[in-house]
Amino acid sequence: MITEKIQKALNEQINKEFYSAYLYLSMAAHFESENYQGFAKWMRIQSDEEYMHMLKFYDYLLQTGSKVELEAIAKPANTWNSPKEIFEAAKGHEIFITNSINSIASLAQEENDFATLNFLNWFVQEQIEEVATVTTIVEQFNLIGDNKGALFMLDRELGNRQPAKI
Ligand code: OFO
Repeated sequence: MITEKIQKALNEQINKEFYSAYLYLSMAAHFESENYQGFAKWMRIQSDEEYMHMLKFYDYLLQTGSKVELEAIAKPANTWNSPKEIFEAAKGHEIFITNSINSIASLAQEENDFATLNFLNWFVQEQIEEVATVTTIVEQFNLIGDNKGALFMLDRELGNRQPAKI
């Protein structure tokens, strides 16, 4: 039902979402080791959400009678210099993922694959939210500057994150 080109792009997106889960889990582990438990919890929930995103692509490929081809997942970074640097890296990664989703959507448009276009709509919306959320957090780090008390409060605030219903 879907073309080889789309199938390939969706399989590549499975790998990118898996990598996202892996990257955020690596960030969570780093935060844990530095005793930023709120940031660690936020990243762990983010990692779980990425795993769910990956499964959405997996399910869609199977539903359309396409082949799921899992590839090796690249090793994520595991060393950063500051909490702010980690959230900046997360923002950069979400922009990368947004561009990836958009390029699959434009491929689906070229191929008149309206089912895939419709499927991708959820991700187009989700990416607006993902980029906006991390952008806000990076801006909060900018406001905080070197204020350790404010950093402690932000760690606590992000630790209030609850898993999303996907
Ligand atoms: Fe799957 O949205 Fe982030 O990467």
